[in-house]
Amino acid sequence: MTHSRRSFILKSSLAVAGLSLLGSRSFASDKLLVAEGGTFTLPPLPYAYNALEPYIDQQTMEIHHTKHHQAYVNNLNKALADLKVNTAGLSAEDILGKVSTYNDAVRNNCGGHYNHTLFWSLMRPAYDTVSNNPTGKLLEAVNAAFGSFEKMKEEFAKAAKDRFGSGWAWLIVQNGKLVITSTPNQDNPLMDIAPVKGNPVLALDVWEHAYYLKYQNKRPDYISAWWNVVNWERAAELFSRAK
Ligand code: MN3
Repeated sequence: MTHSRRSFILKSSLAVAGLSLLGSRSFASDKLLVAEGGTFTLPPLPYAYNALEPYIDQQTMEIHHTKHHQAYVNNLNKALADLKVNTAGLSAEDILGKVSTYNDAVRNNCGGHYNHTLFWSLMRPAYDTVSNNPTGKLLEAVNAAFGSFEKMKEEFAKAAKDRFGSGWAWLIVQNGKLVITSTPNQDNPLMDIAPVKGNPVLALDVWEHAYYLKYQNKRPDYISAWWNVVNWERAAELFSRAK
């Protein structure tokens, strides 16, 4: 066995262990995020802060997870407490589906918590020994909707690049079909107020805090680097339950 092969297997097992840890904590049910004991908490990253190097740098990951994401969690708990919402058993999905009945603090911070949790799970360390492409039924659906994987990447990258200011690019399932969209701020396609609704399969954070330390103003470079760390197994899992 070559060194790189062995190292790949080791890294794969670590990634799988990390994902199943996250799975048991947060992804066990169809509800991604439930307020356990009435409080939302920051899930651990399913890999090390430097695991996405060189495509996403360690410092960005550390600040993004421990400062930005943590702030969304804290501010969501505070916003729900201020509104005296009964949070027992409440999930982020419950909130997002009727977010129009809450205030902007809940909208922004519940969106922020949900989007980032999804985003972390949709990435994994880059293995230079393996090409990183969707497979199986997800690939078939990509080909049916966009003509090819390359065309889908182009359209997704355009949505991510053209999102003015801060926001997210999405690949979603809408009425059984794959669709690309983008949202401003921390909005997402699960929100009742979203103009384009559906269940997320891919999510890309295009806020400057997601890439500025390494890529500065070059958002397109960050977007093309991101494909190297997309977790297609996770995307396929989301796709299979999004019918
Ligand atoms: Mn972010």
